[in-house]
Amino acid sequence: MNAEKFDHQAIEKKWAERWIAEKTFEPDIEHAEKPYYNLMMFPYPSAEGLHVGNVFAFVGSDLHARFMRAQGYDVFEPMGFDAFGIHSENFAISINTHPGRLIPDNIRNFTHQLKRTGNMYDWSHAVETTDPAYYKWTQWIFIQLFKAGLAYQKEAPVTWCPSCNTVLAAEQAEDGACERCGTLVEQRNMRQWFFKITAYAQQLLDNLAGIDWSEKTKSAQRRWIGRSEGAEVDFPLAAYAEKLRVFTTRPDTLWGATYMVLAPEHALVEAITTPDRQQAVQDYILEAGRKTAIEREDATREKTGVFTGAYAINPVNEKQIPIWVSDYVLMTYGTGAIMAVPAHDTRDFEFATEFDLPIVRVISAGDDDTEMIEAYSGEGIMVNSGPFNGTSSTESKVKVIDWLEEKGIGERQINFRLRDWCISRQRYWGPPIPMIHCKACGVVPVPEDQLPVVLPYIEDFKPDGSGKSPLARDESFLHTTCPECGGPAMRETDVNDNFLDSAWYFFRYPSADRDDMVFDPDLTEKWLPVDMYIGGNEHAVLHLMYTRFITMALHDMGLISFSEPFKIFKAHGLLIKDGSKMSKSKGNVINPDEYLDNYGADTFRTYLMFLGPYQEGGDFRDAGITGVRRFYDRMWRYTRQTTFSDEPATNLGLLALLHGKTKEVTNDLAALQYNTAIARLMELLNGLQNQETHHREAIRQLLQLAGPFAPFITQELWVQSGGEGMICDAPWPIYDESLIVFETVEYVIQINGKVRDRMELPTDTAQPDVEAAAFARERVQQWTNNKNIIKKIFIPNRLLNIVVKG
Ligand code: ANZ
Ligand code: ZN
Repeated sequence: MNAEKFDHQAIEKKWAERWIAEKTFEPDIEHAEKPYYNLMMFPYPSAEGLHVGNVFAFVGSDLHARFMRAQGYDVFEPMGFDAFGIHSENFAISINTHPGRLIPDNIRNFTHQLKRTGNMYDWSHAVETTDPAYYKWTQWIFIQLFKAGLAYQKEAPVTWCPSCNTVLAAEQAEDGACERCGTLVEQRNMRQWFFKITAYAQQLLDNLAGIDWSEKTKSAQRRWIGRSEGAEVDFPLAAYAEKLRVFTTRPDTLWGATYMVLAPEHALVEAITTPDRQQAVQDYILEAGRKTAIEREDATREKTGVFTGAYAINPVNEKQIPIWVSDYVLMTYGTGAIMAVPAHDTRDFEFATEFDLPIVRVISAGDDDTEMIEAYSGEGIMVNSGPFNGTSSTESKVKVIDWLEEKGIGERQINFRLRDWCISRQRYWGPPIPMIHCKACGVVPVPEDQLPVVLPYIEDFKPDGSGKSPLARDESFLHTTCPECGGPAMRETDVNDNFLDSAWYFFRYPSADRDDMVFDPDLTEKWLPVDMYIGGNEHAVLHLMYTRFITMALHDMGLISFSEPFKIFKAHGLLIKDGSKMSKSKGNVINPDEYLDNYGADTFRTYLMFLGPYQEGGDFRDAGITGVRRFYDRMWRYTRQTTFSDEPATNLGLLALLHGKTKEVTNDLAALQYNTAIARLMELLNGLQNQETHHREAIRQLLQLAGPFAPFITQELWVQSGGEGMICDAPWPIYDESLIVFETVEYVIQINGKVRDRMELPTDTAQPDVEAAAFARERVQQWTNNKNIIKKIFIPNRLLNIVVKG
């Protein structure tokens, strides 16, 4: 090794081997005294390999881990692969290979790439969701949810992707398109497996107050959970004994309900429709069935509907009101029926205008004489509202509900937008749902000692759009015996949504080597909840909601003591390339390998973190990387070629510099403000190089502060400058606030633009004090005495130019 040159390849190889040999990054899982669980969202191992967006996210998380380790924590930083799922499967189909062959190759490649980034992963606890030893427990969790009444089958309108040939969860369609392949989704009625996440709606909402997550993520979750307070009210039918129940958030507008609307799928539609209206109603239902939930919820769409011929009675004023069917009412929310209040609800107003239905104002905004040209949805004074006339709608909302309850017409009701999680997929590449269908016994879970239900190898694994998984075509998989009666039975052939694999993986890492249990209870209590979770905000309502649900369910089963999985969640920013988010679908992905080859991991890590604030992201350009490399070359030369004094530093300027930069870097690292920390490190190196006496303790302190960013070079120079052991285990430098005030900068003093003097002053001295100090100097006085001061030009921490005349 040429000691005078920073040979990153040799140094990386040397230390990577040492760290593996010494198990440097494998905390003592059982006995660690100060456990700190640093988790990052594990990658899906795509064929293209790691892209720099992944590296950006992972390095930022690793910096936090290294920082916490330097604070004395036993940091656990595991890594794994989210390798099941439609994404992998679709890619396998596109290149005409089998996912069972593709994925292991991808994982190998990812592992190799990840090892080069210098992140301190504990590879002894890695997990792969496609490993039967892992998905055995995914299936086990399914069974526990089933036993707890949280997994059930039902026929329901579900989101269907006609390209992926499978159902999706509601969260997995964005703006009407499949989250996986971008195809417009359809609505289908199918029998599916669901997880009862709605049982936790209130807790999912309430707990948000107690966790340290970015506000953006929390509000996305709040919106998705969508809690609404209101009432359910019964409307008697004019011609039948049955009643029509509606959900409303505005019981104060009840007197203005002039018609009712049922969702096309509502169970009463057929029964109440009069014979002369049957044909029209049936035609309309067919038409509505072709629309997706997204289209139906689109408020800008023109309203359509049909009259059923039937009437209901508004229970508060006994008026007969017509019942219509329209697709703007959804079967999946509330009761699937509404009372329409056109005067105060925009959609109802449009509908009433379209079909010439009466509009009765019941909330006054003080302009009752003017004709309504749009709905008034605000609060006001109740009018035309019987006993409530003259009262404020805001206050009466609660009173109206009390009154309804007293009269037995209605009751308080809270509704959530959140839907149960549709978990079954008619695909191949996932863990089979561990259930058995028996004609005699019904649905029976696979006995736990028979897990895993191994995903059989099926050469033709492609989905066929029949609504059944490819597993249904494998006769030997399909047919089994019932664990309860021993009779012939059929296996469930759908596989689990890949989001279930990732909904619990962080429970597995500490216990990754336990074959006999899902997770070791003691290890789990020791390491979980996760101390810091970092990942993309695109998972705000998917993965992050599912993980919270699974954690709550495991808690309520008595398996764990906590009910929130992640104490802190921070979303990293995204890397932009040529103006758009770097992503495989945009084709602007950059492979990190050539950068790692040419510049080395230290430079590449630092460069990525220098691109912008970690939590906001940045624009990936190659331009700056050589500058970062020069910084490390300079660090190398300075450390190697300088004669250092072993005396403690006493120079106040040097101490101020050292302590000041230590403070700044420490605070920046704690706040994940990595880009500014790098700037401070560069200033520190400059400052040290400018000293007259070079102290060993000062350079070693710089190496430590730079250590999280550049683990290889700092480790090598640490040893070369006399350090013992691993630099990442040396306690983090402590700064003394009282020394920082002495940090100085050099001011240039110009008279009429010519440099006449220089002086040292504390950093950030205010302009009047700088001027006072300047005018106190002999040389300045020489040039300014008996002259008129015209103006003073001041550049903080750099320069004072005095313009004089005469
Ligand atoms: C009467 C009313 C009057 C309403 C008014 C609103 C304003 P959120 O806030 O989202 O919970 N609604 C109820 N069930 C529905 C369904 N299945 N499909 C479509 N709309 C439905 O919305 C609750 C309101 O949305 C309810 O309150 C109901 O209209 C409507 F001035 O009832 B409201
Ligand atoms: Zn049976």
